[in-house]
Amino acid sequence: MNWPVDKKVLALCGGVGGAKLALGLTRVLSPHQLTIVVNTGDDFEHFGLPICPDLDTVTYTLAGVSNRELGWGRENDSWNCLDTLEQLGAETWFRLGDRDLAIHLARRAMTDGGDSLSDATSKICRKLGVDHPVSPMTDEAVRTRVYTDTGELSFQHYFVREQCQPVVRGFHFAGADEALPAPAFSRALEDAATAAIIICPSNPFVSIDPLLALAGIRARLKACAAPVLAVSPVIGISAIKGPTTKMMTELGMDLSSVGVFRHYGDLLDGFVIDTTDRSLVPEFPDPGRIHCCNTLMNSLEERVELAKECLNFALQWSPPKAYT
Ligand code: FO1
Repeated sequence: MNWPVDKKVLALCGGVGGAKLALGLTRVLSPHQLTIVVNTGDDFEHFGLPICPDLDTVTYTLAGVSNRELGWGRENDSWNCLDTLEQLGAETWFRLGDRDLAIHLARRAMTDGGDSLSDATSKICRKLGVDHPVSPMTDEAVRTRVYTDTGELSFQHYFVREQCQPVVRGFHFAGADEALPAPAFSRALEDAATAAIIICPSNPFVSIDPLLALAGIRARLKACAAPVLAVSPVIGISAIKGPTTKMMTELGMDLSSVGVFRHYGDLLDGFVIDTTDRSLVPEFPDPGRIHCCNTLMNSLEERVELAKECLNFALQWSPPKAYT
């Protein structure tokens, strides 16, 4: 495939799944052609440090230093600080590796020095050798709050400290309706050269919805001439991996790829599902918007192939945009 040299792509992503496709896109597009905008709803302050899990997962993945076993943090990290915190009786439910800790300390120093989260993220990416622009969804504090049967929790308290045990009743993305999109996000939305907007295969309810909840973002995505395509994070009836399945079931979410498509509503001009789900195509509200290909990304080659499939899908797409 040859993506037009003067055309650009905006990728929206959360953690692990999104980061895999973002990596594939960086192998096909130049830094000038791709902007990666990342969820910050999972962020929180811990020991006075700004923890940004999805930003760091994307940054580490693009830098080639991510911990693939854990799905978060850095590879080959050590845990001396955490072990000492344990000895001192401090909180250790959120496992911070020594190298990972450095990124939180550096980010704290940068933001204390007046840098925005966008500035700090750009500096960290540059230092880790990541050339493609990675941006938070906003430079303001937007926090996913989880309403549970035992009360309201921050996302990390629910997801890590309580290990997703409480029953989820709902989410709230605190601050989203006042927060402005980060500068790079806004620029990509306004850029006439943007020819594809790709929602990467992250958890739509927890990792993508905070992004879409930012003031005016859904309307601006629909107003873009570029098609908005999403890759389903669900293959077959096997729902979104890991503990989030329980969360979604408690919310009565339909965990099939059809359910994900319906969740995005009228935002999507196209939807990419796995070939094993081809039999589901007639069940979609608009089968013409569905593209089937391999969406499993177990290798770098498969990440690159899925990126090419999405870009070709965008090139072949023609108006009109999804109806409101
Ligand atoms: N997830 C866990 O389940 N346990 C942890 O101890 C943990 C530590 C951690 C440290 C840094 C970081 O960036 C992420 C970390 N995560 C941990 C993952 C994090 O909770 C999730 O990546 C997202 O918030 C959900 O996508």
